Amino acid sequence: MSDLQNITQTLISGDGAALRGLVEEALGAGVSAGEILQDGLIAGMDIVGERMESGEMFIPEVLMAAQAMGESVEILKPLLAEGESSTAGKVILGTVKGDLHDIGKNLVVMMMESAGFDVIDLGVDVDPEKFVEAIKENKPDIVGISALLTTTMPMMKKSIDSIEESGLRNNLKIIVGGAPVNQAFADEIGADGYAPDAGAASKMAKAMYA
Ligand code: B1M
Repeated sequence: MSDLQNITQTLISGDGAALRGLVEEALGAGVSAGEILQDGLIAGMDIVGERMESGEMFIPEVLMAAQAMGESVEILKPLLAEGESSTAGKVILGTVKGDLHDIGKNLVVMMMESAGFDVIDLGVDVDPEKFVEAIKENKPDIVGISALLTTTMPMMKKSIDSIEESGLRNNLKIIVGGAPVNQAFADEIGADGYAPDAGAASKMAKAMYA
């Protein structure tokens, strides 16, 4: 089995310590942090998702895999950084109300921070009013909204509507993303951009801020 396949299988098993060891080993063997993330860890999470859907894996096992992934992403974090230190602008990020998925959102935080943005992470289950309050308080250039559930996608629109109704929409760019989201939905709810992954979100933010 290749290093990356081993990482995928160990992530699925939820053994965080073994996974960290394999990630360190792969890095030592010259596998890039980007490959480990995409072809090892995210590939594993996709299989976890399929097994969750088919009832082969249950929530506690999925949580163990998610925890193991988070710990390994911490190892990769400095290596995925683009090395830009100057502040590119301020970003507020959060996963919408009713949604507890944060791995993808955390990757977006990481990529934006490493691109030089000052990122305020509101976490998960973020109420539209909390976005509004955070914008008033921090005056960001960009707001990023994540959702992983089809049932919480409407909350993206509610969040954007609340920002608009509070008179804060001008001079603010809004990027949306998450597995069920696409460009058509982003257009429909009045977002300025849709990014399919964390790298694209960071590039889009840079282009918007430039
Ligand atoms: Co949940 N879950 N989950 N889950 N979970 C999914 C999303 C699901 C597709 C699994 C499945 O059935 N196949 C399914 C959703 C189905 C749907 O709505 N169509 C699902 C379900 C149903 C649920 C529950 C309802 C299950 C239940 O309780 N019966 C429940 C809901 C809880 C809630 O939120 N209220 C639930 C719970 C959980 C756990 C808590 C156990 C755990 C989350 C732990 C955590 O996040 N800390 C969990 C997990 C781990 C998953 C899967 C397996 C993996 C998600 C993940 O982290 N992927 C997921 C299946 C899957 O996605 N394959 C699933 C890896 C991550 C890197 O990808 O988050 O897509 P992702 O992020 C990507 C892009 O989407 C993008 O960038 C990232 C890549 O670079 N992106 C952005 C994300 N946000 C962005 C924002 C941007 C731009 C890009 O700009 C701002």
